[in-house]
Amino acid sequence: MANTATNLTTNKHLLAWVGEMAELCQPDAVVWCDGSEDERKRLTEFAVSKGILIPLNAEKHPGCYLHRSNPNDVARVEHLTFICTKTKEEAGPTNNWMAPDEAYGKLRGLFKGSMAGRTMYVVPYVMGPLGSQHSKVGIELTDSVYVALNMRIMTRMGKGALDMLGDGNGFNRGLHCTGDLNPERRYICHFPQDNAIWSFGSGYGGNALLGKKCLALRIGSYLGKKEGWLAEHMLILGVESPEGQTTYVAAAFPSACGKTNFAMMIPPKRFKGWKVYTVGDDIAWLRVGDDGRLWAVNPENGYFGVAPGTDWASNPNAMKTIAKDTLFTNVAVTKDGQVWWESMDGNTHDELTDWQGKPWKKGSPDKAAHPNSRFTAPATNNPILSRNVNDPEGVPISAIIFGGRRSDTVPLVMQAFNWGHGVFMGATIGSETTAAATGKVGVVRRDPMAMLPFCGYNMGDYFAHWLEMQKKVSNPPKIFLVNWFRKKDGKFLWPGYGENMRVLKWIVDRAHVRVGAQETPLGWVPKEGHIDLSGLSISPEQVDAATNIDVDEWKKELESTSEFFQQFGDRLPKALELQRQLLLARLA
Ligand code: OXD
Ligand code: MN
Repeated sequence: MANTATNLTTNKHLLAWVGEMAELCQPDAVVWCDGSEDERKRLTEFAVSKGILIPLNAEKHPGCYLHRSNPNDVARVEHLTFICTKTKEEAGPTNNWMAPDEAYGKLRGLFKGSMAGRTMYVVPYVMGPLGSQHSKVGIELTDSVYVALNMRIMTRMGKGALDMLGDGNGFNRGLHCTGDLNPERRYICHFPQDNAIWSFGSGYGGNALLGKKCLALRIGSYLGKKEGWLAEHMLILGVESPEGQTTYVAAAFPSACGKTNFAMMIPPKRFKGWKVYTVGDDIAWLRVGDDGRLWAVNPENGYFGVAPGTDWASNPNAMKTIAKDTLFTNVAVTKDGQVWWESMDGNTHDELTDWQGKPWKKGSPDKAAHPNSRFTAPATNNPILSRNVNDPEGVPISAIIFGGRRSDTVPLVMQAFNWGHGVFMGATIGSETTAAATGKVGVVRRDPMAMLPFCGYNMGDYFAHWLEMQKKVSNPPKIFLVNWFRKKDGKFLWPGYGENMRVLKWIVDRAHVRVGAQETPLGWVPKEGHIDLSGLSISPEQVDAATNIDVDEWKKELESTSEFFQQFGDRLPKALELQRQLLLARLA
């Protein structure tokens, strides 16, 4: 068996577990990652020598590399993702469930000898600021150098994590092997009751970087329920007014609905003196502070963003963030080794190398970059990174925003009447599916709190937990629903991107109770003139259409909500069905 010795830790629980897993997987070597710069260079050189990473144009993209994944392994696989609680009921109707014994048995068979001829990397990492009592330590064992290098960007990885763990046993045990990438042998299994994750057969970020969706959301949400906090699929940003007051906002949108763009927004010229700072672009851990407010920490340390749709027009701050020390996955490259994707620069290239490494010619019906191609970039590259990202207590949240990608029904912005109504709004959001997960793109599915694929336990209990939190949060954030994606005649009604600042300002003003609103059966909406539209080249009719509430559309929406609720049976909190009926009564 491979030697698992290290001088990085004497933690006997950890050493025993690594030994046991090495015995199972039979790697040729076990390498403990310390997170140092030397190690990064060494692993990168190794990955380049094996063709796992391809150096990019060193002048245009210093420190950047390209990875091409197996074409069958380009997104999260929700149908192969399992919550392995003791009972099916605990996982609930929206998760795939497998009994823990069955899952361990099946995966043990796959992991057995799976790392022969390969190296097992021991990747210690922290989700959340180093030293914070709210952070969690995880150890990922992986045979993928690409995963180890990505984890180094996405988390606080290395010796700091082992120091934080000390002699403790409370770490997340993550085991990952790329295997032969056969989709028939691909399983992403979570064992919330053991604080463990076993992932086999995929190298894709959401399936293989175990700190992100697996620990920070699925296991995190389970721990949150147990320990009285919330792990959410939310960006966190700070909005600074010209007077210097910063208001923090958390926002949940489903995958690939522009969370990174929103979190890195540049306010339009009209908003002179207003600034936006990024705390996080994907995940928020929310706890109640001693002051009764909700405080948010971003457990991540980098951005795993969707490349297409990120460009100088939509998100200049992201373009600056990915200018160096970034790993790109499945993007296209130009002749001189620069990255490229659709939306980037009006398609000025006659020839490219596509995401699969094949020659690509202008006019080809195939996309040059994969629609879910990604960048992995360090948060410290972000020019508008909040100075509070490493604050162990996080930042106080004044507003929570829920949103989805909806071409109809949902107006530009609404505010919930109270916490319970806000939880109803969040629990019933729907969104058109995107390329971030395998499956059909563009169909509306209910995606409560944008957590449908990420909730590690019964979603009925999750709704109850959200409602319960009200008792603890004496000074709760205000809750809002937004939709940037409404369409008429196939065209978006609202310009989106930086112009979303106009809506965000109303939200911030409402959070501080310094602007009025109009009551509708569905919630509070801005009164005419309250959203600053000056300098915006859209017609008043377009604004009307974007903000319109159509009673018939909403009656249909509430019917579909009812169908969605029914699957939870007794586990659906009565308060939520009551909210639905109240809404129906108000619409009548
Ligand atoms: C992501 C996702 O990668 O939500 O953040 O799929
Ligand atoms: Mn996400």
